[in-house]
Order: sequence, then structure tokens, then C-alpha cells
Amino acid sequence: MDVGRPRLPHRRAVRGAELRGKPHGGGGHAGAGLGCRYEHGNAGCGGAASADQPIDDGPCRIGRAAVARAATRRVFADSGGAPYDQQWSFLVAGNAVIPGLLAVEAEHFATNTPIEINGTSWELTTTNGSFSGDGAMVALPNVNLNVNVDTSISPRLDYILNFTEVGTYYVWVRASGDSAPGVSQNDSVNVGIDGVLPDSSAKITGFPPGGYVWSRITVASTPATLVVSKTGSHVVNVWMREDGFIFDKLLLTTNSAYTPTGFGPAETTTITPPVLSYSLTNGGLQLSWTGSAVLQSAEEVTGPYTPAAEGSLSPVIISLDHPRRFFRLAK
Ligand SMILES: [Ca+2]
Ligand SMILES: [Ca+2]
Repeated sequence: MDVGRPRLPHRRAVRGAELRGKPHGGGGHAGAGLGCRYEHGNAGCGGAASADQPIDDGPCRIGRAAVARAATRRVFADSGGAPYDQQWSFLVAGNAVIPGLLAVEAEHFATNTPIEINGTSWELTTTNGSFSGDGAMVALPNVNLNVNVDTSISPRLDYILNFTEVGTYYVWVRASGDSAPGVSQNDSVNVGIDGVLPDSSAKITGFPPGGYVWSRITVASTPATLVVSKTGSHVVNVWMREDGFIFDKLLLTTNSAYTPTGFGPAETTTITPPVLSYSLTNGGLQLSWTGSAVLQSAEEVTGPYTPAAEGSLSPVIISLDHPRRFFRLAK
């Protein structure tokens, strides 16, 4: 049965990663688990215990769309060497609701360098109320300096972010400024990546007086974007453009339709995915995991998901009396 790509509506569904481990009684563990499913009676797939197989391998096909993106299926045989009669597959996904989303507090930079250049510095402020996290960063002194796009004369904040998806990222900034109807002298910033300031993400503005707001609009009235062509760690740079700018939080998303509100989502770096372990027992499949996530199950990968009937707190023994079920961990 082919089913659509997983769409997990729970806003705080945990991030996932490939499940690894020993099959058939040996247990296993994953860097993180998002969901798993099992099916009965899929005979005809030979294969020794512990074999990893591609998802779309002939007679073993079990819904490639449902386990798209880097999924690995593990195949089991029973202790007598008889063909297995159950199989499990484990889904791999990032943020299922907001793909490719990264958020970081301005004040949680990796480096603030140079500390002072051209007489200006990024400095922590906690006196401008309603900030997210532990404060905000303000470019001081505020003496009506605007470096435009000359990053050689502006202080820079660096953020080391891990990108799990390539593509075009929309750059959202939460900040406090003085855009129209203000005088627009403290209301723009430059955001780049790996030391380069692209035109597409330069001169982000749109911060009218009245407190912190989210904006992705550039001076050219286009949405600010960055292109990430390679997954993995990148350094995102935030350069002062106008002094007096108060920078609270940064958000990158591949979702063009996503608009942050309020404080925005939790910081990416603060999310600790649970470690999911599994093992076969006489009573079924035992799942256990770290952290406070709860186990949810559904008859369809698209949900609706409810707390697993066998229990939602680790560990849980899943009874194998359903033709198919899907599981996920959620916070
Ligand atoms: Ca200024
Ligand atoms: Ca902040």
C-alpha cells in the first residue's frame, strides 16, 4: 500500500533520524526516532536477519512514499531460521510540520567578532522589553551610522547551524526598529552565510516602532532568502547595517508560507531529540526512549495520532495484533 509522505500535524513532533540497531532480540537504538510501523505476513522477502534493505526492493515494497527520505527497513528472521513474519520500518524526518526550519536567539551567537569595528559593536541588551530568550543584541553606539552592505566595517554575529535540507531559506528577523512611520535610522540588518552577504538577504528591514516584530522584507521589498546548497553545518552571519538596530531572534525556513508570530518557535539548538531503542520480546515489540516524549500511535501514517493504547511512557510493549500501526514520539 502506497501512502502519501508523512504529514504529522502535531506541532511539536520531535525531530527524527535513522534508526540503527540489532534486530531480533538484540535491540537497537537511534539517534532519534520519529515513528515506526510494522506489518504482518509480508512473505517472499528472503533475507537474513539484520539485513538493511532499500525501501523499494521488489516484493518487499511496503509503501515507499510512506518511508521516503533516507529511511532504512530492517528485516528479521526468527531464531529457528524460519522466514520472518513481521517487519518494521522506521521513518526519518526533520521537523515534520515546518520542514527545514532553524531558529536561534540573537544573543546565543557562537562568536561576536570583531568586538568593535569602525567604532561599533553588537552588545547584549535586556532593557528593551518583550525580547525572546535571554535578551537581544543592539548595535551601539547609535550615531546614525549606516554601512549599507560594506561588511568590512560592521560588527558581525556568527551562528553555527546544522542544515538537514538544502534549498532556498526564507530569512526572518525578530527585531525592534524605527521603520515608517518612524525615521528609519535604526531598522535594517544584513544576513549572510559562510562569510558571504548575498544580495537576496541584505538590507532586511520592516521594523516599525512599537516593539519587536518579525520581518523578512528587504529594502528592495523582496522576501529575504539564502540558498543552502549543501547539508551540514554552516555559519550564518548577521552584520550590523544601521546602528541602533535591536536584533532579538533569527529564523530560517524553506517554507515560503510560514510566518512566525510572537516569540516564534523554540530555538533549534535547544531541541534534544529522544533516543529510541527497540527490541523483540515474547510479548511483542518493546520500544523505549530517552527524554519526556510520549508515544503516539495511529492506524494511518497521516494520523490522527493518539497516545498509544499500551501506554505512552517509556518503555512500552507493542502488541502485534493489528495488521498495521504507525508510531511517533511527541513532546
Ligand atoms: Ca541608527
Ligand atoms: Ca533574543
